[in-house]
This record gives sequence, C-alpha cells and structure tokens, in this order.
Amino acid sequence: MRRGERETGRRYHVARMSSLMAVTRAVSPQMGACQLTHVPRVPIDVALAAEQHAAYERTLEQLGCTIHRLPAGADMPDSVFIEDTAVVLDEISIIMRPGAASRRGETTAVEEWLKHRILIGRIEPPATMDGGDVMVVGRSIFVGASSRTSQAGLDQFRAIVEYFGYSMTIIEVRGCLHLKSAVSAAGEETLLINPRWVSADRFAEYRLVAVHPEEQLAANVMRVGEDLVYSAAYPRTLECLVGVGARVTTVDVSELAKAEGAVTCCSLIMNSAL
Ligand code: CIR
Repeated sequence: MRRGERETGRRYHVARMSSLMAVTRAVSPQMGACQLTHVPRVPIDVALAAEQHAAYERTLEQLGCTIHRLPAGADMPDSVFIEDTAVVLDEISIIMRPGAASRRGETTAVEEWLKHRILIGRIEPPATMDGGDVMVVGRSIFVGASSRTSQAGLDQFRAIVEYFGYSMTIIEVRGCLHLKSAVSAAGEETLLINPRWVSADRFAEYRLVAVHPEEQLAANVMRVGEDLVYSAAYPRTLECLVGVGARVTTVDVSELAKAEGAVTCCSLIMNSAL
C-alpha cells in the first residue's frame, strides 16, 4: 500500500494528504447580537449554528485541512467570522482593523495564534479593513471599497502587499456587505460573481460564472486546494459551478447566513508549511 492509501472494505482510497491548515473560531453563545447591515434580524438557533459550524470544519478536514479552532471571544457575537480579522498570504499575515467597532477585539487572539507562525503586518488606526473585502487570486489581490474598508485601510494594505510583489486593484461594491459577498474565486481563472453588486468589467481577464438571478446571495464560494466548498442554499448556481467542471462539496450554513456570514467567512486557510 502506498503512503496515503488506506483500505476501507474492499475498496482502496487515496487519502488526501493534509497540506492545508484552517483556523476557525467557535460560534459565540451571543451570536444573536451579531452585526447586520443588509439582512433583516431574525432569531438565530445558536446550537444549530454550532452544529453547522462543526460540520463545516469536518468538511474542511475531509478536503485535507488540519483544523485549529480558537475559542469564541467573550462578548464577541461575530467572532466565528474569523476571515474578517486577518489576511494570510504565503509571506505575511496582515491583521485587519474591522470596520465595525464591536468586532475590533476579535483580532487579538487571531494575531496571537498567527504570530508564532508567520510575519505579521497590521492595518493601523484610524484605518479600517475587513478580510471579507479581500479576494486573492494568485498574485492578484482585489479589495472591496465597502462600508467596512476605508481609503486609509486600502492605502496601508496596498503598501504591504505591493512590497511583496502582489498587484492590488480596488473594486467598488454596492448592495452587499463585502467584496466576497459579490465575487469570489472558484479557481485561478474562474470567478463566481453577482454582477448586480460588482461590475463584471473589472474582471475581464477571468472566466466569470454568474449567480442564478433568483440566488442573489450566492456569490461566495471557498477554495480548498482543488475543491470548492459552497452553501447548499443555492442549488441553481451550484449547477452552474458544476457545469464548468468544478468539484464542489456543499454545506448547510443557514444559521450562519442569518448573521450575514457565508462559507469563506468562517476560516482562514493557509499552507501548513507556515
Ligand atoms: C458582520 O456584519 O460583521 C457579521 N455579522 C458578518 C460577517 C461576515 N463576514 C464575511 O463575509 N467575511
């Protein structure tokens, strides 16, 4: 048997070697008091949200990630949405300064975890930036000028990422919370996009898959190696992704969506070599 193979019943599987890490953060008991901008407040079943989050973590494990779950912060209803606290590149992690004041305390534990593994940069006050506004596709970084990310945040972020040789493009976002609510990478050459919220013209060099018109919230998809993780709530758009050859695993994140979260928000994915 080769390394990575294991026998289950009569069939042999090649187990995915764990080369990725996913940092997650537990669902807060106070999640019902989360920030909301574009969706109405409805009751959240926090126990169900925690179950969905655990199933999301198991999916990431099955796709080859080692999970490191940080505990929920006290009085941090939104801390499960760890993506907004840092942007992890191969060379450096940039600690965000979230646009919502209630979320600023979330970065401390994340920085503490990251600083032992990778060089740290920071968005400094009074600038603000949320990680949900940052889409990395290879050496190209697109950053949303949303209500959470200020011009000073864009300027500071540009100085850091251009130093490391990335290109950075600012994208206007309308009608949704973050850039990655409107467009996200389904591959190195393919983006999933809601053209109502972001201009498709800005991404002319990519193959664009548009969300189904009846699924406006469907533009957030997460890459895990060669696989995609996607919300089960958008079956029509899922068909479009499968139609372009994507290998997609769906997860039920209905309770997290009530807090205006989606799949990318709930983890920081990085190479385990870091
Ligand atoms: C917030 O408004 O900050 C949270 N309730 C949702 C954050 C979702 N994060 C993301 O899309 N990256």
